Amino acid sequence: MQISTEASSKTQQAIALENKYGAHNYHPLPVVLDRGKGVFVWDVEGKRYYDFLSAYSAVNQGHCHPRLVKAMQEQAAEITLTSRAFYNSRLGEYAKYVCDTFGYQKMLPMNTGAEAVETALKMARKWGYEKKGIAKDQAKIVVCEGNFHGRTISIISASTDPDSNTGFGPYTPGFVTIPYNDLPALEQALEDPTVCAFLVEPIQGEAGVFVPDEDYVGAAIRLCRSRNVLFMADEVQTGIARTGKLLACCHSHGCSCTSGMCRNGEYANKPDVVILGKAVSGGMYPVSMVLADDAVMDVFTPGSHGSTFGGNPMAARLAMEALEIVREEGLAAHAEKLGVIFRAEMQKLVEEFSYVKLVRGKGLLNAVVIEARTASNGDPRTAWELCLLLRDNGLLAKPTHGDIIRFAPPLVITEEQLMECCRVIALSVKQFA
Ligand code: IF1
Repeated sequence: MQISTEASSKTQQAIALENKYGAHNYHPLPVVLDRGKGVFVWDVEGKRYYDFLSAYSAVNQGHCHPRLVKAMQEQAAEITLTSRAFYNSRLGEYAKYVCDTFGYQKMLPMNTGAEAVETALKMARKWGYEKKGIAKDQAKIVVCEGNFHGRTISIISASTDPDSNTGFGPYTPGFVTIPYNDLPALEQALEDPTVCAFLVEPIQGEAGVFVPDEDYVGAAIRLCRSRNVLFMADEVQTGIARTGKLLACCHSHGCSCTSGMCRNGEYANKPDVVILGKAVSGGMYPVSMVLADDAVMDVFTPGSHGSTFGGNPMAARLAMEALEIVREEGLAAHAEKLGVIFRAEMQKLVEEFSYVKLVRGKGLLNAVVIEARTASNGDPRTAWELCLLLRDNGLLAKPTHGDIIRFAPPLVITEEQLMECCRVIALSVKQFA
């Protein structure tokens, strides 16, 4: 009893400090994390949880992977930051590694996902003017309803989510919005010759894990190609084995990258531009990038774009190690296999409980939709309350849009652990009645 009082005051204190001195731009689940290892995290009271958020899919390799801890420690003692005013001994090797891995001629290193998306937007516009011949300042970029690409002014200008963009105008012009998973709408939007690019998530994450029709990505790539429009895949959340392939776009052309080597580059219908972030570094450090072939990437000339930290030796060292882990541990194939098992287990809950509406997803990026309602005693019953129950039962997940819970464990989770987690979810769903 005494231990729990003392411990809970630790929790309260940490929460109170964040609340008082930190901006209120998040509404975290009340749990204070202190330590992580593989699929587990521990709170300040020593309680252990399965992590089913994986820092929004950034720790696909598991928390504090020993190889990444070692690489980080070693590199920290050598050199961490040079800026791009000079060459560094890690970036070239890293750039070659990612180009070989994903099948592109060039990469441009940045730090966060939003920065990489911004990079792609700038690249697409410049390509539109210099290579496609669009008149000055007329370039348009087509985006989808329900998209999530980050938090900068330009990116939220392309968002249809009022939570993301309300109060932040004036917005950046030059975006055209069409429904997701709608090829006729895309075809129509591409009739405008001032369109330079189509930016899309191969699976919409923030929107609640919306998996488009099987032929959507492939057909959209072919449509874009036929109209001389760049197809830009935002794989910040879906990339790096999360959905059962190294890239989610690989599902559209049967790439064999479940076996560890991505052959995306060999396919005629690969995306023109791929944007990666999050798990590129296994959660050690913000590392993002844009991949494209020379004809597109060449629009960047010295002085036209950059970042103090982008391409730093620490990032390069970590990202290479993190991507090697994904390959050597076969995480893509593993995510594919475990995803099928997870959805089958969740489907049982859909059949048993009327308030569990559906499960959807690919690989280990999945969502369960809950019917929000009021309990017989008048208490609210939303995805938030279910997440509190899950927390109490030792599993952390985060609700979105009131009625959706995303389940995205680190890809290193074993089948046995996953089955234990399915039992925890089933128990919590029962208690939720
Ligand atoms: C937040 C979700 C995940 C992304 C895609 C770019 C970025 C993201 C497809 C920007 C970021 C995050 C950010 C996080 C919530 C979140 C998220 F809930 F929105 F869907 F991952 F689950 N493209 N996604 O999903 O990357 O600049 O953050 O590095 O709190 O904003 P970033």
